[in-house]
Amino acid sequence: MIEIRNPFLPGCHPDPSICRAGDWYYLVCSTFEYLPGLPVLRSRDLVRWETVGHVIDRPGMLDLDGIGSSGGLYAPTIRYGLGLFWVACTLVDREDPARGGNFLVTAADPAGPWSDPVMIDAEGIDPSIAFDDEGRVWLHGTRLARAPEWHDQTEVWVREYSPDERALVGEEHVIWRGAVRGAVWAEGPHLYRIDGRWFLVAAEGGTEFHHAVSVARAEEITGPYIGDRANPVFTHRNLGRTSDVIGAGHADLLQAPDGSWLAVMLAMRAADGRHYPLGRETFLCPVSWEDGWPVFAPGRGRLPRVIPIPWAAGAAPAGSWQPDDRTAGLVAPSDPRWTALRALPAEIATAEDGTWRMPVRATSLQEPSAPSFLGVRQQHADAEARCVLDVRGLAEGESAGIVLRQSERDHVSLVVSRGRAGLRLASEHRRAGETLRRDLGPLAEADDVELTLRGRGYDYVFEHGGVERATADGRDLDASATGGFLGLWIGVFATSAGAEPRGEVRIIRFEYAPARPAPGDR
Ligand code: 6LW
Repeated sequence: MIEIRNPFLPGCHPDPSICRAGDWYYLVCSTFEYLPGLPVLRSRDLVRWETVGHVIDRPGMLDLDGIGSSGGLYAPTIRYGLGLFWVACTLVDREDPARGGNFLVTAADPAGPWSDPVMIDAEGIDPSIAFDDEGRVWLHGTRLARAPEWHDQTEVWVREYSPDERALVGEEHVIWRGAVRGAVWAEGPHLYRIDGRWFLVAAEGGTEFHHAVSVARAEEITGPYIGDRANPVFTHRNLGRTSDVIGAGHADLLQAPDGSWLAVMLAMRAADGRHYPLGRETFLCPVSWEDGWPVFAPGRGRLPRVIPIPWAAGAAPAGSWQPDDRTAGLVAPSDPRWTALRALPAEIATAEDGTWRMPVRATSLQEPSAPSFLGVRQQHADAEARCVLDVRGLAEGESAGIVLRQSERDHVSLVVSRGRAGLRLASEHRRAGETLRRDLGPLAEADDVELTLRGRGYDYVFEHGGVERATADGRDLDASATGGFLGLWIGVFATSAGAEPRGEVRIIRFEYAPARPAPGDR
């Protein structure tokens, strides 16, 4: 029996959305300031996935330059309808409504190309899409409530979208403000037409420890919606801080080929019940129906570690893999896991003979712009990354290294710099915008330098030459400590720190692997 182990999409893959088209499921998630944005993964059995492309994968589709960490691309929704794939999403912290806010893109093939974004005249975040039986398209999302008596609450709106006019049309309807008065943030709304009724599934409680799922239903898409008396119908908050999985919420329903129901949702693996360096990851949750209402994780009340997928037997799709299959070993430049910051990898570096040639840029990891940086998500609590850098091309005053990144204000790196007297090694701990740099002495002149980062739970060790050179604590770098929405990235960077850049660094080799796939860790 094929089974899935949660999280089935480990590492920073928050706000998952899934849809089915034919024999395939397609999934997208938030990517914030990283590009390419909104990875599109597909699977036939929910167990083995492959990345088929990214929604935001062309220069100029969206402008992320200057957008601070944990801004950018929030909470996409993917749907299939009217013969097309649709993704709705929000570019946050780009105030110009012509270039930021909620947008729609479509594609005939989810591998792309996706259309240029159509900006949607709607405030707020977490846009979603529904198609009614008459083939009409309905957009919905969440925003700060407008009515004064609902001050600082949020409200879910729904309005028809005209594909011909590429705009919202008709009356807007506010359909939900949360299951419980004072419930923080009704977010991530998704509307479904199920058995002749409309169902709303929404996140509540904020995307942290108190995260929860609420449900409501109506006869018409525009309401009125009646909440499930059991709301919030699913949460891990009642498990308390002894649970090593917290923050479950932001669900999207799906139906399996055998008619059974499931949901994808985010949650965080927190060994101490609080800190989650890997970020918000994508989990699968069984769903049943009772008295016309969905029941999440029936009989358990918490996300299971393993879920049997009986209908998948024999559906071994050609060419797909478990995420793990690809996280052990070399990450070649062609690997779709590579991301850059606010620019596409191909705008930052050139793939050449299996290596990356990365010109030095004046900007550093400390500014909200597009530094010379390429990285991948940390996907395992126990992980090892190793890079071999050709530093011969570094000019005087330039540096390159390996970094464990939460944001431009919070990251730790092991750095090789070229000074007048040659190469020197240093560590840099950046915490809440303050940097502590430690000089670790001269390095013998060499063509290549090997830098290693080993993570074991919350403990990280940076090594050079097999010697520990610096350490970091994941409890200082995770979003619960720093704020924001991201899990940790491991990457390579190069900078002239503001001086006119002249050199380059070549990433001869970058490896990432789970240190040891502990039971339940992926
Ligand atoms: C996402 C929203 C949220 O858009 O976090 O806290 C945002 N809730 O649903 C980013 O993940």
